[in-house]
Order: sequence, then structure tokens, then C-alpha cells
Amino acid sequence: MAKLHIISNRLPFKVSEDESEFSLIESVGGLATGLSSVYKQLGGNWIGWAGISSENYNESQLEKIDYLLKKENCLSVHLTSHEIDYYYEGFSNNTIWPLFHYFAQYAEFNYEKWQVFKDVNQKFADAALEILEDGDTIWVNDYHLLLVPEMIKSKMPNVAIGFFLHIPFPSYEVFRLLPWRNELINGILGADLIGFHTFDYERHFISCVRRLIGYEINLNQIITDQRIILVDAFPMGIDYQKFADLSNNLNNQQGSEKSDFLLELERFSEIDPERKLVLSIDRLDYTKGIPNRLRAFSRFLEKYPEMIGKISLLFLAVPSRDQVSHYQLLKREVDELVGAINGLYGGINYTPIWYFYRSMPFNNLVELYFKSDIALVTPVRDGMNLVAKEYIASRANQDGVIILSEMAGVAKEMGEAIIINPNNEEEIADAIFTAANMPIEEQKTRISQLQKRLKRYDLFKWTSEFLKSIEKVKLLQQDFYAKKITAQLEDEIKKQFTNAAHSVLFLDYDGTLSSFKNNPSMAYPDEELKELVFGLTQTPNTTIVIISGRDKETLGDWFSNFKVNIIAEHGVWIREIGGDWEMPVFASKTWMDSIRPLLESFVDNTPGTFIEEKNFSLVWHFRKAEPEQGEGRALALKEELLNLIGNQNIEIMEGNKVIEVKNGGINKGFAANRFLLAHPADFIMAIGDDWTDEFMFKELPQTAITIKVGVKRTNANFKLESVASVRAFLRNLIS
Ligand code: GDG
Repeated sequence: MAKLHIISNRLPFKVSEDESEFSLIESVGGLATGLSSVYKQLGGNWIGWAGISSENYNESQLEKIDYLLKKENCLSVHLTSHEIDYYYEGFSNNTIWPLFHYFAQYAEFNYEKWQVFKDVNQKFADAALEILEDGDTIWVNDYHLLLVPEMIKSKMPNVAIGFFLHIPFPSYEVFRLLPWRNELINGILGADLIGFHTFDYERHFISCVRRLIGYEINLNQIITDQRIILVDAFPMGIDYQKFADLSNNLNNQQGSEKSDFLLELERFSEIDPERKLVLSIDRLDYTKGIPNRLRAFSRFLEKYPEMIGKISLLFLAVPSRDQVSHYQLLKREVDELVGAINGLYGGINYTPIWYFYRSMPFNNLVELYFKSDIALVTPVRDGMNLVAKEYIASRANQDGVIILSEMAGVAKEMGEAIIINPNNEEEIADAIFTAANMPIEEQKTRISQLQKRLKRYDLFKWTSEFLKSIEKVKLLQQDFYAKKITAQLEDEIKKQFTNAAHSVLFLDYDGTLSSFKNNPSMAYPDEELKELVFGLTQTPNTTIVIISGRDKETLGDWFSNFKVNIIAEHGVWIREIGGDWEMPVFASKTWMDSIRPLLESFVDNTPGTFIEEKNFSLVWHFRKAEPEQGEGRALALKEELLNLIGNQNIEIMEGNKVIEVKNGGINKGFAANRFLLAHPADFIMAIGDDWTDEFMFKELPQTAITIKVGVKRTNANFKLESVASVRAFLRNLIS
């Protein structure tokens, strides 16, 4: 039975050691909670690192740990402290983390660490490959494992791979700084489904794929030579009910049932019921915008002195990556700020900031959410931010106010929050004042709206939506594979070809026999292709027709030494073996002078584009333009051309990164059928890659074998993946 497996850097368990006895402690993080139930239900494994340095344990201790984990369906990837240093602390947290959060100045580009990152990703992939079977699904998580999808896909193409990134995906201008940007993009593209928290991250990723790799993009589908990949936004939810239930319990607790921590928090408001508590919870990370939050709180007390003594900030900073210098500096800055603010505004009975530098037990965390009047969430950059959602879920009485940075992914879903720019301390100070004075009815309206949504789209919904989308992409891909030429089909075609009395093969050139080049004149036949075409022309009872949109001079020159027929410019010209160029149907040139200036104006304002002038058509090429700009300008050009052409017999054809304007009624289908009238055949085959070839696929006799190159929708009967597979297929046909 097909299984679902999970891979993430950390396993959902921590290893605890007590006098050489090992035990496991379950993690309570969002991912662990959300996925633990599904992977077990679906009979899979969770592959990850158990959080220990392997050299600190001997073989038998590691075996014991592995045994305990295995009982929980977990497979551990053992890492040495060197690997942890270079792969985890190094490349993951000192290169990708800062860069993807737009802290480019903090990102180090260290070749050795990149090498170890690759090696460790391979370790994770190998661990997965050992247990994966065809038909299984695997869900790869986060920025530590960006290379794993491709490492798995290249070895096991029949495993469905989902990849989810929990942090932002930066814009191309930032991503391009990475020396290993193409490797990382290709690594992710091993997945069939790629998920982000927000649409912005999705479009940044797609833009990087377009610019760096050049794959064709159709809305949120990436079309590679082999597959369709789906990219989508899945804003991660929380285990809403867990927070809601706990806070409802707190609401109903009587005196002695309350924890000491809760009683302490209550004492704060007993002094003065009008006193407000503002909550701030984060890992101490430079992305979380902690210094600006503290400065804004200070500015608030300065600007609204009447609030001094009436409001305190409960500031929980959870230690994180404290061996890294940027984090140590941040800690010092925060310590100093807290000291300065408390020194300036504090009194005998008043502490402006209560500062906790530690992690708290989960129950206390919910008590904090439950008791705080205002949540202050001001990251300068954050993939999602679950603290914001947890605060809302813990408001048992629907009161409270959340102040939220527009730079957190979560802001996209929480329009009812007070949204601020984290760099605008004045705005944050005013937002705290507004929040502290917000009427209770307004608080309830906002919070209850938010609660409804977060309850509906919770962690489990997030998980199921992601898994459903993996099924969806599988269906999309099946559409392609349904027409793919299998080995068996290839044998049958070969048999028909061998038994035929006479065969005609129509072969498109660019994208079919030869790969696209940035400069079309560089796509001349290479040695391998020459050998193949020569072989085809030597095959008895076989007529070869090169049928292309290219001009007759280029094709004539490239194939001058071959016994092939050539149909050029989509059918305007034909040259039979040993003959001269002929124009079977009259084509006019008079329209070209009126169209050329328009194309020239598009060349002038779209860098990288150029005009190719053929004998009877004009072509605007935009392969070398900035991809998004090129696509946009192509749309505009088509519209202006349609206006200009009016009812003249001129056609606009959209090829692969080209727009071609030509005489109407002349196309490859028409030309191929005309050729067949003079050269009847009992085996007809046509191979092509773009939509100008669709005319052949549609108009050739029903018995013809028509083959599309690539994964797009087509009228052809069959598909081949790439130029390489076309060449292999033809070689086999005549072998
Ligand atoms: C990354 C992305 C994205 C915090 N303090 C304590 C504690 N926590 C828990 C919170 C919350 C989690 O840690 C923090 O999650 P965030 O989402 O706020 O931030 P990151 O750790 O940076 O997470 C982020 C997330 O991945 C998911 O995709 O949202 O953008 O950066 O759940 O409750 N838990 C306990 N004690 C604490 O003191 N027990």
C-alpha cells in the first residue's frame, strides 16, 4: 500500500538521557503535532535528526536510540558535530536563514559549508531512498533540506514529493546573491508540489525559476522537460482546539485549581483592574524585530506619559542559536534596552518590562496568551508567525487586541489586527495606545472574526489541503503520462514502420531535433544530430521532411548535404530532394512594411528582444528579455497587432518565446498534406513541440502517428519528453 513519509531536519522527538538510560520526549511544535497523526495512520516513517552529535555515543548507544525511535516509526539521520556545525548552524542558519529573511548582510557564503550542506542533504535523501517504494508519497519540510527533493526524484521518479518551506522565499533580487542559487532551485524542483505560506513567496519562487532556469510557467504550474510541478500557498494553521480548550479551562478554574504562575499574573491586575498587560513572545532572533519593539514601547511611554504605571510589557525571549555572534550581539542589545527602559520609567510599584530569557512550559505559555490584553507581534520578517494565531485561539472571552507586523506572513490572513510597519516606531507606539483604549465591543468583533477563520483553517486542514494537492498534481501528471510512449508502444511503432511499403516522417526542427538556444542562429545541427539525420535518410523506403518555421536560407544551408525535403517558413517554401525552392501557394510581402515599425517599437522598449525577418514573415523574439517583462510585452504586442491587421489575410502565431506575423492560411498542416499528395505513404509520422505543429497533428490523416515533445496539452496521439528522447526514439526506429 502507498505510504506517506515525512522528512524534516528534526524528528518529532527529543532524546533524553538519564544515567545511560535513554527515553524520548515528544515535541510539541506545530509540525510535529500536525503531521504525527497522519504519517502513522498512513503507515509511513518520519526521517530526521534526533538532535544529538553522533560521536558522543558508542555504537550500542546509537542502536538503542534508533530502536526507541523506530518504535515510533522514526528513522534517525546521525550527524557528527562537524556536520551540525557546517550544515545546520553554518549553511542553514548562517546563509539561508538570513538571506531568505532579507538580512543579506548577515549571510555568509562559505564553500566548505555549502559542500557539507550538500553531503548532509544526501544523507537525508539516502535514508529516505532506503525505505521508499514506488507509489509512496514523501513530504519534505523546510530550508535545511532544499536539495532533498531532487536527490530523491532523480533516483525514484515514481515517488510523489511535496516540499513545504516554512520561512519566506525572497525576491529574485535577494535570492540571486547566492552563489549556489541554481543548485538550490533545481533541488526544490525535484518536488511535484511546492508549498509556501503566502502567495508572495510563491510568486517570488516562480519568478526565480523563470529567470534562473527558464522553464515554462503556466499560472502556478511549472512545466519542465519531464513533469508538471504545482506551486501553491498553504498558510499554516495551528491546533486551534488545543489552545481554545486550555484557555476555556483556565476561564472556569477556581482559586486552588489555578497555577502559581496564573495567580501571579492575576495579582498584577488586582493592584488596578484598569492595568493592561502587553505580551511579546519570540525566539530571540534578529528577524523578530525585538529591539524596535522595545524602542517603540519606550516611545509609547514617552509620548503617552499618562499610561506610565498603567501598562506593562511581558517580554518572553526564548534563547536561540546563542553560539552565533549576531545572536549574542542581539542579546546584549536587548538586555541593555530593557535595563534602560526600566531604569527610565520604572518605580517601586511599577516595572514597565518584565523580561524572561528562557523557555516556558506549554501551560504557562497559554496562561500568558489568556491573561494578556494586547499581543505585540512586530517581526521585521517572518514566514508565518504562529504566536499571533495562538494568541487569538487562547482568547476565551473574545476580548484582546493584536498588533501585527505587515512583514509577517500571518498578516495576510489577519486583517482584523492592528497592522503596523515594524520599522515605524512612532506607528507602533500609537498602535499600543489605540489597543489599550479600544472599546470592548470592537475587540470582540475583531477577535471573534479571527477566531472563526483560524478555527476553520487549522493545522489539520492545512495538512489535508497540502496532501490533497499532492493528489491533484499526480492527476495532472497522469494526463501527460497517459500519452507518453512506453517501451511496448515504441516496439509497436517500430514494427509498423518496418513493415510499411513507404514512410514519410515530418520532423520539426527547434525544440524537436535541436534544443533552444538564446541566439537562434546557434542552434545549428550538432554532430549527433547530423549522424541521426544521415541515418534516417539512408533508411530504405523512407522520406524525411524537415518542417520548420525557420527561413529557407538557414535550413537550406544547414541541410545542404543531406537527402532531406525541407518545408520552411511554416509552409511558404518547399525544397524537395535535388530540387529548387518553390512557393506552392502565393504569399504576399506587401503587408510587412506596415507591421515592421510596430515590432521595432517593441524592440526599442523591451531590452533583449529582436526582430527576425524571414522572406514572408516577421518574428519578434523575446527569449532573452526579462521573463516577466517579455510575457507582458508579448500580450500587449498581440493586442496592438490585432488592431493593426484588421481584416487582412495575415496571421499572428505564438511560438516558444516568439510572436510571428505571417500570411494567413499557410501552416504546417496544410503544407504536410500537400506534400503527401505528391508522396503517398502507408506510414506517416509527425513530431513537433509547439503549437505551430498542432496544425499537423490536427490535419494529417487519422492513421498518422503524431508526437508532441514536452508536457503541454496537445492534439497529438503521443508524447516524448525532450529533444534527447526524440533523438533516442528516432535512433531506435531505424536501428
Ligand atoms: C518558523 C518560521 C513559521 C515560543 N516560545 C515558547 C514556545 N514557543 C512556540 C510558540 C510557537 C512557536 O514556538 C514559534 O513559532 P513561530 O511561527 O512564531 O516562529 P518560528 O519558530 O520562527 O517558526 C515562522 C513557523 O516556522 C511555522 O511554519 O510560522 O514564520 O520562522 O508555536 O508557541 N513554546 C513553549 N514555550 C515557550 O517558551 N512551550
